[in-house]
Amino acid sequence: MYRRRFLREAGAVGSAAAAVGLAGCAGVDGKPDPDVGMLAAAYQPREITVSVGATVVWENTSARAHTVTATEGGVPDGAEFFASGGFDDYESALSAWQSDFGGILESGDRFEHTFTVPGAYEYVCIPHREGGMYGTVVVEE
Ligand SMILES: [Cu+2]
Repeated sequence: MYRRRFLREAGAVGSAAAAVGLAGCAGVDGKPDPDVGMLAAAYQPREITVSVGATVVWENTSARAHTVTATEGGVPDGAEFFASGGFDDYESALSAWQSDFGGILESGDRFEHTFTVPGAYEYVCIPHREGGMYGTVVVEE
């Protein structure tokens, strides 16, 4: 009971605090800070390191629309592909974006993924890929 109330109040601190974020603080009851925020055309931070089993939470902390989409070959062998919108591979995510903005994260939207295989994961924002909006999640044993 107490924890639930605390998380709700902590989540009400505001967007300035939400843009900072600390890995491993994600909970299910409230709205803690995201691990990765988004600027107009960049993830913030661009690279994050977590332990196996960690859930990374992204939040679109900007006013522009973005995606979080693992690249072709961007996940380690045996690891699960991840993408906002839940697509199975990059081509599916790309065609869904092109046809109907599939996978879109609008301002304030969140996406999360749990990483169970160690290694480096590369991901991009589909609409801003050409502009260099990419990020890396390093998952350590
Ligand atoms: Cu973007």
